Amino acid sequence: MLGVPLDLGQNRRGVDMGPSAIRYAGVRERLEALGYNVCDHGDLTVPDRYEQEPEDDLKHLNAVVETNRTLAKKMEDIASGESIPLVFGGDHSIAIGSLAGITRHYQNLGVIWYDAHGDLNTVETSPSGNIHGMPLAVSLGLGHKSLTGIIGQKRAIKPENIVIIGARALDDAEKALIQKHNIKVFTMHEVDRLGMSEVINQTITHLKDCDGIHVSLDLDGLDPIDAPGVGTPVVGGLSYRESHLAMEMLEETGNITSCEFVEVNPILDEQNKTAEAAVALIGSLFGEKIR
Ligand code: HAR
Ligand code: MN
Ligand code: MN
Repeated sequence: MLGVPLDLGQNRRGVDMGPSAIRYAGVRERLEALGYNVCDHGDLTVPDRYEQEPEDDLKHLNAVVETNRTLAKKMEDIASGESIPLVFGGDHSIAIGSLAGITRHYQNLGVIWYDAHGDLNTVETSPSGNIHGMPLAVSLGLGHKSLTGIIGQKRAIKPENIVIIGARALDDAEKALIQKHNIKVFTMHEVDRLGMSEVINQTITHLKDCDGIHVSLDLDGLDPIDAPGVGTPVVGGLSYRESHLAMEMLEETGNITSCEFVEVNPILDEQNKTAEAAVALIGSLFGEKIR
């Protein structure tokens, strides 16, 4: 386990407390009860918001780059062993560093992007300048040089090795990029038509040639009813039940090699419901069964 309490990839305070909230919700005990030997690497030290100079196009670029470079190195070390790296965010910009590090061990890593958003913006297309809306584009080698430079090669992920699940807030430029690169996306429309069971079956088939699969789960992929503590909630999302089924089916494949749970903001969530949902989903992704 590794926490990355970065909140500089977006504007709202509180997502820096995501790792504590997830730990507080009992993630370690949950994994130990499943028989795992848990190693907690603690939290990365991240630059403080109050020490940042305001920047124009890309908010807090230098601090986000610095954190992700450190994270990439750390992930490269953690992923080299027999362990399954489990990262807690922090905002979704941390996927840049985690994927940069993990892919140093894989030729053909697959990524399941569980999210209301595509996170496929670049500095030219971003409506907000928030880097948490860009990590998937960066992983494809698209975007500001300081960000793509973290990867250390042309790109971390091939477009055919990406599956997005739960999308319902895509910007026009993201839609164009999805079309251009023929990226597999199960929007809420497809989830409703097919059912989550079929969505995951098709996801597994789509990623069958991958030598590892990383699950990048943004809690705003879930409906705000089940996960209210996120900075950019979008109505009409994936349910707690659908998400459990997804995690259980992915676990059954035995092919998940790393994962991250991001955008948990306990400040926006009186009961810590979102972190508890994250921990319950982590339980399922690591093999917890109802019976
Ligand atoms: N697409 C918008 C942008 O780029 C909103 C991104 C929203 N944030 C996330 N990412 N939580 O999944 O600014
Ligand atoms: Mn996201
Ligand atoms: Mn999102």
